Amino acid sequence: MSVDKSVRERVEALRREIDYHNYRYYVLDDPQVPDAEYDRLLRALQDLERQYPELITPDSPTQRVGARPLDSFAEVAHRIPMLSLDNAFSDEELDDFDRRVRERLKTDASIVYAAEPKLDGLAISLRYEQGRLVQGATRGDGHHGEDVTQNVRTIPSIPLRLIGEGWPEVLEVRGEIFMPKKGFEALNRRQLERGEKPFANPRNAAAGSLRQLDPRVTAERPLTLFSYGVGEVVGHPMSDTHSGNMALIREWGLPISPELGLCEGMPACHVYFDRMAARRDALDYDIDGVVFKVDDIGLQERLGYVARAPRWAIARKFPAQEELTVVEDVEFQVGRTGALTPVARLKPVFVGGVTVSNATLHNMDEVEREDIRIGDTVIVRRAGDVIPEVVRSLPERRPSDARPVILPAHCPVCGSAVIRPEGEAIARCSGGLYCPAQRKEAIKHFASRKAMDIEGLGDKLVEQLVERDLVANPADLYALTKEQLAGLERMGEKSAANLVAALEQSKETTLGRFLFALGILGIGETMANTLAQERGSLEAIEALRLQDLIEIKASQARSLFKALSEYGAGDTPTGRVTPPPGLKWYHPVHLLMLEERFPLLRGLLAGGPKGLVNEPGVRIEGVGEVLAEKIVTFFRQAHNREVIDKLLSAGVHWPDPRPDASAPRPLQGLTFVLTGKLSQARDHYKALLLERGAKVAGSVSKNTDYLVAGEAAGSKLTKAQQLGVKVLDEQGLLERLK
Ligand code: D41
Repeated sequence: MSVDKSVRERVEALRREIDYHNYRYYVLDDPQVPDAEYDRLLRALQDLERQYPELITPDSPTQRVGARPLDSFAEVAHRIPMLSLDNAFSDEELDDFDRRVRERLKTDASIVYAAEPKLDGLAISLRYEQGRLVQGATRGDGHHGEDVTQNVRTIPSIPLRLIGEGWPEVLEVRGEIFMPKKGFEALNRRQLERGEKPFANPRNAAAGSLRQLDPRVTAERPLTLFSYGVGEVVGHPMSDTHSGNMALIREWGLPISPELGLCEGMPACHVYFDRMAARRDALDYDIDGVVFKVDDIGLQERLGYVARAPRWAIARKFPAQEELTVVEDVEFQVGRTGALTPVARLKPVFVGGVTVSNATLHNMDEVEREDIRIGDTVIVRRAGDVIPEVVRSLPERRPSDARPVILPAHCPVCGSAVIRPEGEAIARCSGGLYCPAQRKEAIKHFASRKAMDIEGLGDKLVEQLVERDLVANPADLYALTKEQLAGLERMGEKSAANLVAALEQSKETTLGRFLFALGILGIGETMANTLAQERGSLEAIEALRLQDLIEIKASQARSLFKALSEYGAGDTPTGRVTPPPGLKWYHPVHLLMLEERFPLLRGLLAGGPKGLVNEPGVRIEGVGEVLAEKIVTFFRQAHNREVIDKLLSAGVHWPDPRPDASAPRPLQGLTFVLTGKLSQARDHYKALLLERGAKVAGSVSKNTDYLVAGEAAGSKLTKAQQLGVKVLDEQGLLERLK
């Protein structure tokens, strides 16, 4: 019983087409058809295969997850050993490598090296016979690995059949299997949702995923491959260069690193390495260095091998980003908002290129979740220029006298009570500006560049001023005299005079800066400017009430009224509107607002549901319940008003931020977003746009009118293109500013 020839042909044509689209997508990174079309083809093939099961072949694109779970992996002997790589940890060691290469080759000429990032994944061997994937094996010890064929077949970027022509009868491709950072994050989110333990890093996640006995599990993991070399080749000559081999492999349908490049001589290698180090964080996969390989295969053969590594290749490693060390103690630091951050005092360790002796533990939730104790051996991580952090502890190395980390009941700086609302990760000192730590941070913030911009008032100086009780709040800064300042450490007459002048100069400011400088929790630079623009004066902002900022709609009012009237049936004066049980969905700030308007429950109930509805007074975009409460509460507190009054008496002033009605506002009503590198600071353009009546937002949405994209614009540009937002370059922006 044979299937009609036309059906056979149709099945084969569909498979070829699907394989080709995979190649466009995974290898060329240039898909030719939308996902929907690809899915349609795959479904058409599945339908035919269901109708004619005898046509199913193991290399059909529908057969990636076919096999049943294994009991264990079989051993695979590598016919050609999978070598390891020597490392160079400095520029000098890389130069030494090149010198050895040229000495062996007896040449003074520069060597051409193929360079590519060193992926932090797992080495794999993929064996193709007659163009069909027949085996996938881990590197193991280089001579013997594990047969993970079932699992590599599920990785979408690994072709089950080679495409194109001219491939050898036997082709063993070697490469690195890895998990992109985005996929890793999504996987960990899924793990947490399912109540399973998240993976420590993408490498562990990739290793764990590849070593699954059930290929259906591997199939769900976002693994991918870059090929980096060839092993056994039978029946067809390859190129005489490594880069040529990589080009062939790519034509046959296997992905290679898009970063692969050629560097002639050491200076070019150093440039490549530095460039890659700078781009490291921007790549969507973890790399731990750059691999350099002599490109000429003839030279490779003359150089040969030592022990288990080729003499013609080297991995120039980045400084390690993770190291092991011991937590000697945990202390708590108090920030501007009183937040207590647990900080681990570590046995000093060299990581990410510097010696680290302190690392953040973020917050108590993190400490508890990771069960980190004093005395534990922990992994510290320092990536790029971010603050070093403790990633996790190694409980198996925990000494018997390890002590748990305990949140202090009192602020270690001022002794005020520490408050950690139930269910919250962050504990705070309740001392406010009474707490010297909060005072210092508040004053540093006040003086900072985007706030009052007091030049010369650095962190160290603020600390001295607070410690010597010369300054208790920002307003005290303006009472400082040259004589007082000159008496401080590292302050001469000259710098004291300069600072007094800078303080004087800072008094001329803008309302937006002033509001930002006050350090109201949740009011960033953008919100401060919005408030200034929308309200126009400090008085108008101080006068804001909760009901001006928060809207209660008629539908909400009805259900709120119903709940309150059932709850408050006794009609007794409550003095407070307390939330009835079952009103959890209602934001507590709404109740605060009602309490303000109706001190007695009776009054509230007398008004009926209509009485609860409040007109949207001066609603400000971006001010939700939480922020509204913070703004209103801030200005209601006597000590804050006192500081503001003192600042104003000291002469702090600003022009009316409301645009002069007569000034032209040609960009009124338009919203801009700025991204990428422009020839001037983004703040410069922002000011020009605001002056002309435009709004400047931080992220692209459907409300954005223009995205101004400078050099190296990233995700915002992609988003704008997706949403069809108009994109301007710097020139286009300048034209619109004219
Ligand atoms: O990206 C990598 N991790 C990588 C590993 C790479 N780009 N190239 C490599 N080249 C080799 C030789 C030169 C031996 C063919 C390697 C590795 N080896 C390797 N990976 C694990 C052990 C050795």
